[in-house]
Amino acid sequence: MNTANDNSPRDVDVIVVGAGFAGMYMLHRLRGLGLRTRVLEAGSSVGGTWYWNRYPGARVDTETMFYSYQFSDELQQDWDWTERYPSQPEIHAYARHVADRFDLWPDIQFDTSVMRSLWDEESRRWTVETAAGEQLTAPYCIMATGCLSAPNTPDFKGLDSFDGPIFHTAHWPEKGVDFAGQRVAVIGTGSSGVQSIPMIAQQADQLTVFQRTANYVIPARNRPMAADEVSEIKANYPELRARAAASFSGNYFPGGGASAMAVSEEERNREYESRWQYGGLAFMAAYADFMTSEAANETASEFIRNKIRGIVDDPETAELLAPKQLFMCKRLCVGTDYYETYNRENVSLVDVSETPIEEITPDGVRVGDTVYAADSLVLATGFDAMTGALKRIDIRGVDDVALRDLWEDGPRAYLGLAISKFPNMFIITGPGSPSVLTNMIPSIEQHVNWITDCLAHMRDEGLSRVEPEADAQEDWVAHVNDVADLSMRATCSSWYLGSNVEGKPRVFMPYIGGFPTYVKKCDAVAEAGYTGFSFA
Ligand code: NA7
Repeated sequence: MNTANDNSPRDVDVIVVGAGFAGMYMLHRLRGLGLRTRVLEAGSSVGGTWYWNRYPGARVDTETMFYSYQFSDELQQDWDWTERYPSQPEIHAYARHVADRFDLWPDIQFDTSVMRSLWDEESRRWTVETAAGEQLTAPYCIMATGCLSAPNTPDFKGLDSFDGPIFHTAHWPEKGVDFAGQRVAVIGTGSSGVQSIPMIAQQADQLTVFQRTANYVIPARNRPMAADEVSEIKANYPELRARAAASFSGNYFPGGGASAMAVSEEERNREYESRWQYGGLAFMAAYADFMTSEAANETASEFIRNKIRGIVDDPETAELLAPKQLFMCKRLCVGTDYYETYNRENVSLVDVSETPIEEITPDGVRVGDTVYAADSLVLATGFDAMTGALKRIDIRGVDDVALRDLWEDGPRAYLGLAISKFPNMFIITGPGSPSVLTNMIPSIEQHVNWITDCLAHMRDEGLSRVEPEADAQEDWVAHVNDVADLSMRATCSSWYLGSNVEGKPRVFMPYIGGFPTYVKKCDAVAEAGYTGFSFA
């Protein structure tokens, strides 16, 4: 029962942490079960990732007719996306529209950071404490905290001494930033750097980019959606969504071949060229053996390197921009005029792969003996991915065990959905689920649907406590690791492995067995009465 006094714990049926696309849909489904739910959100609006990542050029890099909710046909029929890859403001407008349409606002508490979440075995309740000292309790706690939501700020020596403003792409000022007339330094060339660099270059007087690892960047080929294309997709949504769900990454890509090595060089290059022209992440689906055959991988890598050499005028810069690591080992980037931007006179590239950034000085960035002068500093340095948001909250389960301690050597979760010793807690798209290797919104929906069914099962059976069995969890974690070992994806440094964050254990975190296999496993677990979970 809710108490009237704001200082005392407020009791609800479910606390959801996060009002991004996961938290919003979770709230909607919990309402459907008749459960009183409170969603706690650190930001001032809905959207999660799409609320915070407001940097210039921020846009989705998955075709958005498919990077969108499908749980409501009315919603997907009514909403009109204007571009193939809409910008952050449009995606945020979509999130707000969903909150309006399903009347989500009253149950979401904004500007509320969760600091602690503590399980009490006797009352079988979670107590969640916010930064403002407010306490809420509920039998269930669902972490919808996102995979890429805890910004990573490297511990650069002298960072605090910088005289000008410092911006992180994942925490961009709401009112925007005007770089006109400035010397700007951007550190980082992952997706956020790739999208923001061309935009900042158009504004700034001088832009210096610090690159530790060159990435493969496929042109987005963004364009307005044509009316007939939209109606064609809308008319066939169920079939197209089903086709996406049946694909390895849950994405709607044109079909590809089994092996790059099974075809002639000529045919292969024709395929690569057509996907380069088509644009975006579909390049990954050209052949199925990029992550199992080095020879296959090299053909795609060299095709893209040659494209870079063809676009970038200065051969030295082109070689620095040409990636050395395996194609697709790090998250593939999608950009607009990314390589072309290095032909501008006001843009220069500094390679920090061998000589790292030594320090940030009051007036710039020092690499070796050179200080590169800057008036503003942009950190496009990514996230403490997949575990960061959860470990930043002090989550304590049975016998006061801390999640941070339990995950010291890497995350352990059953199906990436729940954690042994943390009863009645679920995580949406947690480590050990396909999550970031798939189209995120369908993956979110699959998890939310599964959790809703599990809660309905408990209600129907009169159960009040659920926890994964330790053995089932260990078996799943071992399987996740075994499958990762079969792929070359786990062989190079990337945020999938935690290698972008100093001191983070090197464990391949997402499940790489494919979306359909994973969904089948989750369904089988549920159908067999939730094998691997114990109930009371
Ligand atoms: P990413 O992809 O993790 O990119 C971060 C970039 O910052 C990357 O180029 C890093 O180089 C670089 N970085 C990180 N720390 C340092 C230090 N200490 N010195 C120099 N450079 C550094 O994050 P994004 O925000 O771009 O994208 C995240 C995801 O969002 C993306 O994959 C999409 O799924 C959407 P590194 O590669 O580690 O050598």
